[in-house]
Amino acid sequence: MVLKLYAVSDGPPSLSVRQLLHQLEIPFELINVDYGKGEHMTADYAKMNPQKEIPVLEDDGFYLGESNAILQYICDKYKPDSYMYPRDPKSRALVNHRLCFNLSTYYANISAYTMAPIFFDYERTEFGLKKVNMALDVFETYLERLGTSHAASEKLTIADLQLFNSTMTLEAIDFDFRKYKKIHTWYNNFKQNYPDLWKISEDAMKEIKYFIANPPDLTHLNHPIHPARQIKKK
Ligand SMILES: N[C@@H](CCC(=O)N[C@@H](CS)C(=O)NCC(=O)O)C(=O)O
Repeated sequence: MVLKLYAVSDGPPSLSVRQLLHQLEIPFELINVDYGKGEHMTADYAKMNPQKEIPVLEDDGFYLGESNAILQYICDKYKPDSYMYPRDPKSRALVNHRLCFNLSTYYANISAYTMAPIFFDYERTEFGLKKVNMALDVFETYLERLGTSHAASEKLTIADLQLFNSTMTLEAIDFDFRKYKKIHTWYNNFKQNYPDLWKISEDAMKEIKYFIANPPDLTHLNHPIHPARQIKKK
């Protein structure tokens, strides 16, 4: 049975999984989950992923959430010798480290500043900005110390995908990160060297920009965590 990916069109973790499947030329069925309609908040969706988060991978009745786990599983099961997820323990540890860093710090700090205020009633604060700069500073240091062209090796790995899509949300809000020279170079090289992958992110970035210009009213979701921003109808 062909792999099924439940993904949201502008969500960084979903984009990374789509990019991996594309890069490894693994056939899959893309099932669009409409965040604005709350399609991920239903009881049926919770059967696939009790966290009610997107993406989810379905592999012949096996359901997996958490994009890092999905990326690792796809490589391990379908392309075990791929450069995208090296097997040598130290090389793999660096990839795993960057994935953990993205999940715990880089994407966490950046998305709270970039994405959350686009969709919900959050302000961009000085404290939030500090956390973004802290994340950028650490990633800059990792790139500098390792000295490789990519985030965890000289080749593209699954870590680049996640870190790239987090960084893309900074570009979406026109956040100037040029002073982080290594990140800036790595980000632009990714665009140039992997135009197919960039196209996937770029389409998402255009959607995010659309929502910046046309803030959505998500009050109907009754989101259990995020405060809705009510848009006055003209
Ligand atoms: N740690 C998860 C995070 C996924 C995530 O945050 N997805 C967002 C969409 S981009 C989501 O589904 N959020 C649920 C919500 O806001 O209700 C992963 O990496 O897969």
